[in-house]
Amino acid sequence: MRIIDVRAIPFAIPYRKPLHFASGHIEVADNVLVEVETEDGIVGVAEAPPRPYTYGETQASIVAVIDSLFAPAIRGASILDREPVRAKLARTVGNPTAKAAIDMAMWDAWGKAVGQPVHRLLGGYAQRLQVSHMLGFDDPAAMADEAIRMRDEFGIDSFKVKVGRLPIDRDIAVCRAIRNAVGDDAELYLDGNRGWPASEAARAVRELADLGLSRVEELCPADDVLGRRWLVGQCPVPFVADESAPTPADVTRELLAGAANAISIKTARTGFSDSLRVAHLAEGLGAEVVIGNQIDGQVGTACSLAFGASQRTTANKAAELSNYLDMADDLLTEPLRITDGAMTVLHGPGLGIEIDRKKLDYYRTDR
Ligand code: MUC
Ligand code: MG
Repeated sequence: MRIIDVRAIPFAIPYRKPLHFASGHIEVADNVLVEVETEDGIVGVAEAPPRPYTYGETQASIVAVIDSLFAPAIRGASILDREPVRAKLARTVGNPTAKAAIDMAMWDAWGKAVGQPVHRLLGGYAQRLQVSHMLGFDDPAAMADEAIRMRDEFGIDSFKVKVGRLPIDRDIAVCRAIRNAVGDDAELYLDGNRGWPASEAARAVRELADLGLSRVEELCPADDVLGRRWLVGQCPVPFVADESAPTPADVTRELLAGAANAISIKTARTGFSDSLRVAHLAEGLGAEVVIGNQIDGQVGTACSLAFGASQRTTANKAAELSNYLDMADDLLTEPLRITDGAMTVLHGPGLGIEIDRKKLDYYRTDR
């Protein structure tokens, strides 16, 4: 099970429907496919999505840090050496999605080596996860139409609404239009990606009090330390930390400081090893968790699915798994499927996915 090679392969697949949100936008999935190959010919895979506005990484920086620092540091290790590998990678600060992809590719390789699905190695709690869909910026009618389309086509009944534009009126109108369209039973929650000042966020939460929101996320910057605490203190629903809590230590700090009382877990930034830490930390502190979406392709979504289904605390809420549907194509031989608003875990060994080599050859940008 010794690692003989670690490859970082950049690729680019356009989005059919770009996603716009307060901190940025995505037109092309310019991700990096990470492959960890063992001496027995097993190849574990995962993908790293560059999010410069969230973590400071770019596609080129992910490839560079893996090629120049991470691959040389871990060649020769066993795929069972996940903790020593994590400690070695931690000597380089930052680079969360590059580290996470290596960690998850090692778990995939381990699952393939022992013929077990990763979701079982992680805990194996559930067989199916309800799916929540993230609705990017548009006008109220278009966002409401999109929610209805997702419900009609896939049975999805949980929606995360991107907000954070100023003045707040447009986003208020969007939320009302979506609630009217999907009815009272659908789950609706907000994600501001730090776009509003705390005072405007508080006003929006008050104006939307009758809408039955299940939670709100990153409505204002966590760096506005007192404003954020003031806002969280008056929120009638859980306030989720996402990009303000990308590591277990950040999660601890944000929860103990009252800057959030729920946590978004994204395998794209914490892999499986640190997602376990975050989930257990939050459970111990009594904070809710939700499986978030790093605007993942299908490889990344398979990782979120495997992890989300593995723990009781992540499996009991709709997980954000559907935004790969907006991509024009993807890398898997068998596309993921959403039926009746949910996704079933993949039963094959490892992540249970296979990379379509022809597609990878077509979309890779390093040749
Ligand atoms: C989300 O939940 O915030 C947008 C920016 C990012 O870092 O993740 C996405 C989705
Ligand atoms: Mg978010």
